[in-house]
Amino acid sequence: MPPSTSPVRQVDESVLKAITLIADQFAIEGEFAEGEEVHSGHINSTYRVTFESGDGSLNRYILQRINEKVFKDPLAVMRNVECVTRHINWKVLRVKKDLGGQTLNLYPGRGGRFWVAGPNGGIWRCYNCIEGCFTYDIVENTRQAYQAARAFGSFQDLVSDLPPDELEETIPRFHDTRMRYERLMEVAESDLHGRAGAVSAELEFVRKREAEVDRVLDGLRSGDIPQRITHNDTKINNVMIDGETDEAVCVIDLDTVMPGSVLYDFGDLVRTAVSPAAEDEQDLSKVQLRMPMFEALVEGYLEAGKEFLKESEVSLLAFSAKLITLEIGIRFLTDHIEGDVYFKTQRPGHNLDRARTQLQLVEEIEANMDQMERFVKKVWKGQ
Ligand code: GN1
Ligand code: MG
Repeated sequence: MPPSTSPVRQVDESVLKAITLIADQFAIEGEFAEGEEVHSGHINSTYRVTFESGDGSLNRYILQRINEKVFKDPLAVMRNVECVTRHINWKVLRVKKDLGGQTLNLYPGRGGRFWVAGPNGGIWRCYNCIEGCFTYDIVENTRQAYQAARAFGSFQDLVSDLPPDELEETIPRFHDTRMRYERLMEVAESDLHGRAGAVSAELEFVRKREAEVDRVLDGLRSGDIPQRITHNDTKINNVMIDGETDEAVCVIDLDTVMPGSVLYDFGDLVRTAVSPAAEDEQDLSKVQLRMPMFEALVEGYLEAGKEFLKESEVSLLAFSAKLITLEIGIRFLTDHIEGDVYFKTQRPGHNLDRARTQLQLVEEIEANMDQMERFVKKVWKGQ
């Protein structure tokens, strides 16, 4: 496995038994051979399972349990995912043949639906495994950055003709940065776990930037920024990259596909691709903005988006990186103060570490904002 790809973990006997039972409920050919946990993402539980067919061939699949604490209506998530995968597969096959690569497909459960209920509750679904590809937690080179940005741009392009109200808002006000800001201030005020005092510097940092949180929301409200169907979780590890060619093959994790702004998607991609440091890095001196990565992201994204993006969107691309990094920093800090109830954590203070890297990156972005804006303009004008 290449060094920065998402890790995989062996599972114990009881988990193996449970996922064998789940896997058997899907219309998968052959016999269950093995399973492992894919440790990627802070929300759902993900397993890769291998089935052996009668002729001895091995095929792999992705099994996922939807986190129903986060997604209060998991069946609405499934309706959105079904709608988007069906649309993309249809387009890739019949309309835009050049946007081929592999696509995400849901496997039906034996009852005919695209999900099954787990024996201990929960909604599970099964996807094909995108073979020969990896997800990267840290981008290694500008080709990966360019490719990932082009893939997310193409994804938005592929769904751009689906009316936004075809999809349900599975997490209301997901990228409402004003709401996220107010919520942080509320939890800091009630401070049920006595953690707010120790993060007063971080809270002050956020307060100083309050004026920024409404910028995209105001544009959406006025109609200046169009509402579109967007991915809403465009972390760099949500795109599968070919291990040999570094070509982006398929966008994954469609759970938060909802009406939104393309700015949220581009911003989150910058947040997770420009820094050489992990999202939970404790040494903040490692958090940096690698300008060549940013430039590759802009080039890849505008290449895919040149047909459908509006000037009002392009003019806020650089700013969106700051906005989303601040927003996710706010969310991690909120979860830390609230007692780590939302994001999965692996150590005490994990969410605080994550919040600090985000705020550090906000500073890095601020220091480079003029240069970033100039670069976006240059590429857009040159198209
Ligand atoms: C969560 O689970 P994952 O890693 O795909 C979160 C995103 C955050 C991200 C931060 C539904 O995404 O919004 O940006 O963590 N997803 C949800 O790493 O809240
Ligand atoms: Mg996700």
